Amino acid sequence: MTPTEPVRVDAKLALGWLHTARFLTTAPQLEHLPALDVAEIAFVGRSNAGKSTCINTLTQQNRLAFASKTPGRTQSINLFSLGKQGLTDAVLADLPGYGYAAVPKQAKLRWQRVMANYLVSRENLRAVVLLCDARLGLTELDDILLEVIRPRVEQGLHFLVLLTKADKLNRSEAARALSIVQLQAGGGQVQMFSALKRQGVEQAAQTLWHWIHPQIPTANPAANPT
Ligand SMILES: Nc1nc2c(ncn2[C@@H]2O[C@H](COP(=O)(O)OP(=O)(O)O)[C@@H](O)[C@H]2O)c(=O)[nH]1
Ligand SMILES: [Mg+2]
Repeated sequence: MTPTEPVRVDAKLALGWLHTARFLTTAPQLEHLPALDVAEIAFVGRSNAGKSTCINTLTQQNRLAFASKTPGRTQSINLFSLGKQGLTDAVLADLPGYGYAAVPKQAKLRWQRVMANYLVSRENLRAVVLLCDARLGLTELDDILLEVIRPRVEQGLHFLVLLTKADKLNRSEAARALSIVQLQAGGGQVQMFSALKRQGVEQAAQTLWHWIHPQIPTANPAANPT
């Protein structure tokens, strides 16, 4: 807790906040999502990108989001409430993964439409976390998603790309993947992430925390430039 360790103190706060995550509701379809006043952070990405694992790691809850070896399983939107003392100050939305080859074409198209609708019309959407496998980088479907949210990003929607499974890359491969995706993401925030090695976990937690609590001064100037 000394001034020489500002990042750790800040990360502790952010991780403590994320740890409060609790299941709120699940919606099989967009129209079943409750209208909410509280800021929403959506997690999106291809099936198998490591989304469930990432949510579980950030919230430090092993079974919050269902992590599965069978991709393409999660078909509904799951919401989790965040906030201390039972007060909800944000909601995490776990969106269905896309691009899984074995899903029938009709179901695929339906879900692409649902995703686009959600990203365009969800009023309380404050931020999007896009996960992609660091070995694959941004794929065509990720690009489509970026296009869909671009107008909202220009209007202040926060946006972070997490390059997952970073433990599968060596240093130079990681640096290369990072710089390519930084270019593709048009200057948006991009970072490496590994649930396995706990790489980038604190950094991602801090980013989410600052999105929702911009008014609270931070001990980490890098995470909250003023
Ligand atoms: N090596 C490694 N594997 C991971 C990591 N995160 C997830 N995985 C694996 O990737 C697969 C898909 O993960 P999951 O979270 O279910 O992906 P989702 O479909 O995007 O929700 C699982 O076998 C995970 O164990 C990571 O940081 N490192
Ligand atoms: Mg999943």
